[in-house]
Amino acid sequence: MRLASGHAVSYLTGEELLKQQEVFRGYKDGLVRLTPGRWLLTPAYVKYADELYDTKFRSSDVVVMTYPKCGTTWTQEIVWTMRNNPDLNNPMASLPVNARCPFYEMDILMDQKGSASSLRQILEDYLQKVAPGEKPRDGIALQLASIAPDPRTIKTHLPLSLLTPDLLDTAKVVYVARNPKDLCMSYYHHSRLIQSHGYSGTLDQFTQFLVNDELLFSPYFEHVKEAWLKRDHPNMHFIFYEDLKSDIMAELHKLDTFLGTSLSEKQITQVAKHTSFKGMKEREEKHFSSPDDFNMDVAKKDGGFFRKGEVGSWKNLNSNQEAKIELWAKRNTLNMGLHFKYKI
Ligand code: PPS
Repeated sequence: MRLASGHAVSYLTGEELLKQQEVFRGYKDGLVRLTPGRWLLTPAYVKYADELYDTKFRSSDVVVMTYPKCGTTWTQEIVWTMRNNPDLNNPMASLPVNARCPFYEMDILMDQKGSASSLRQILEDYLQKVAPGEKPRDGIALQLASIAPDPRTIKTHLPLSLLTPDLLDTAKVVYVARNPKDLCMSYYHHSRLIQSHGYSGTLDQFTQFLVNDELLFSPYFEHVKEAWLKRDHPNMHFIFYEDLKSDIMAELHKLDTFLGTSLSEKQITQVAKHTSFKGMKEREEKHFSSPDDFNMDVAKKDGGFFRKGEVGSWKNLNSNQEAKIELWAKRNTLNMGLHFKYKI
C-alpha cells in the first residue's frame, strides 16, 4: 500500500511483532513500518496518513515538533503563553495545555484497542462545547485541530517528511531535540506509565528497542536529522531541551524574535516562571493522570507525567546501556555538527 507521502506501509509480523507485543501490552493492534524512513507507527496511522499529510497549515500556525519525550509539553506551554498569555491574564490558560494546543496526530494513538475510551469521550465532549453543531466522527483530534481558532500552536511527533511538503513555506516550526540518554529514561518511564504502551520489560530491553529504532515514532535520529538539515530555514527554530534548562531567559529571547512576539523583559520573566517545571506540574498534573490510561502504581512509585524535568536522569543507566546509546548516537550524527549536552 502506498500513501500520499509516497511511503509504502508494511505491517509487523512474526517474530518482530511478537517481540514487541511481549513487552508492550498496549500494542494489541500491532505496528506498521513506513518505507523510506523506517518510521514505526500504529496501524491506525494508515487510516489518517493521507489527511495528516495533505492538510495545509495556516500562516499563523506554530508547530511544536518533537520525537516523544523531548520537551514537547514544556515548549507547547512556552509558545502558547508567549503568544496568548504574556501578561498571565488569559482565562483560556486554565484549560489543559493539550486542549489549547491540539495534538495533530492524536487519533493514531486513540483509535486503537486498549486506548482509554474516557480520553476520546473527553475530547468528544470538548468538541461539542467548542463547536456545538459539529457531529463527532472519526478523526476527533483532526477535527479539533481544524476548528481551533487562530493563532494555533500545534503539537506533533510526526517528522517533517510525513507532513505537507510546504509546511515550512507556510507556518513556523519549533523543533525540540533532547540528549538520547535522558530521552531513553523519560521514554522508558512514559512507556510503563501509559497503559496504551503498557511496557512491562526491563530498562535493558528498552535501551535495545531504542537503539534498534523499534520504538513508536522512531527512528529518533532520522526525526532529528530532517529538522536539523532545515535549521537555517527562516521558519524553522531548532532548540535543545538542555538549553531550555540551562538558560531559559536566553532561549525565550530567541523564541521571541522567531515568533515575532516582541515581549517586554517583564513578560519574558513571567513566561519563564509560569512555564517552570514546578509551575507546570502544579497546574497540569491533574490533566495528565487519568486512572483509566495511567498505571497508577508506576505513578506512585516512580512519578507521573511530570517526572523529574532534569538533565542527567541518564545516570541511572548502567555502563553497558550508556555505551550502547553513545555508540548509536555517534554512528548517527557523524559529520553533522549536531552535539548533545549531557550535563548543564
Ligand atoms: S510527550 O509525552 O512526548 O509529549 O512528552 P514531552 O512533553 O515531550 O516530554 C516529557 C518530559 O518533559 C519534562 N517536562 C519538563 N521539563 C522541564 N520543565 C518543564 N516545564 C517540563 N514539563 C515537562 C517531563 O518531566 C518529561 O521529562 P522527564 O525526564 O521524564 O521528567
